Amino acid sequence: MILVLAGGVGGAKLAQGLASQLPPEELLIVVNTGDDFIHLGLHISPDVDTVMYWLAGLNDRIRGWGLAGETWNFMTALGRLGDPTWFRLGDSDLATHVVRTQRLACSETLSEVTRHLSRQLGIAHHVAPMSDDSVRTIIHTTDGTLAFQDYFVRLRCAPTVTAVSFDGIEKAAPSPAFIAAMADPHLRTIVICPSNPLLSIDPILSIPGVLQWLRQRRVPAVAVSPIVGGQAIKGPAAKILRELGRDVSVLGIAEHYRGLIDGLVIDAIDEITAPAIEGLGLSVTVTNTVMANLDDQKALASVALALAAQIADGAHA
Ligand code: FO1
Repeated sequence: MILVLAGGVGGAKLAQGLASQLPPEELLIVVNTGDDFIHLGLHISPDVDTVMYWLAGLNDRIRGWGLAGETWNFMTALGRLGDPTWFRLGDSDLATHVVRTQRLACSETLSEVTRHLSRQLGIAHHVAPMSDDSVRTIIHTTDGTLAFQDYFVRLRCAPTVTAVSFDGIEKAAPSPAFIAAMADPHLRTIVICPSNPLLSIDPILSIPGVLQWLRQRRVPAVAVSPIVGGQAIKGPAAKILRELGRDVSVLGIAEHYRGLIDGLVIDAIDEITAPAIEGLGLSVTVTNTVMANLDDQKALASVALALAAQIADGAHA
């Protein structure tokens, strides 16, 4: 049993790579829901949908989010009515949000709805939200406090970030599948995807009990660095880390996850930093971490699993 912690596009790509090599009963993908929000009366779960669409092979590879071959008639009509169009909901994507919103209104949990949507999309593997409780990522900036999608999409990550917080986190419980995985005696490995550590992974780690469990775990945990050559592969991770005074490097990522992981996969371009990361007590694998196609995704998944297996072997030796 492999537990994967994932955010948006980086998480979806590695999750798809892992899913292509592991049988459904051996993989649980727990996804960030701090980006969720209610928009136009609909419950949008962007990271859950991104992971589902990639696993279903329905994703738009260029945008990263949303469905391939999407049309935008709803957006055009919405604009004509004078309603806000800064957050783009494609015509086909809209169906996902309508079904989710309807089912939540009928008292289904987000886990149940995600399971239903996954099955309908033909996904064999288990995708679960990090929590069924409402957690909302809040971005504190020099321009004021912003809801996540306001900062991320409407303002295109332009404001300078001073802090990130997660509204509702103190009262949030891990989702039932997440709780079961943490207690599963067959749990073999934890993989942290190359998702934004501050915006996508930290919300998952901040759910009460999760950090403590990770610190006390008896199985290897490995992460794949989302920072390559001092830059984020996608999104504002590098910008935010810099604004918060953090080290924008693979060493900075190693320090961020210190005590929570045993190994880090870094890109060949960062090879020179490997000894410094090992100096923090972590095992390191150097490889190509930029996932341009499914072959890259599968290869990176294999490398992450091999690093975890190597750490487990070392622990037993
Ligand atoms: N990201 C954008 O940059 N612009 C959008 O208009 C947008 C719409 C959107 C609709 C549905 C959905 O599931 C995701 C969407 N995203 C959009 C991505 C979203 O903002 C994600 O939270 C981020 O990609 C962070 O993971």
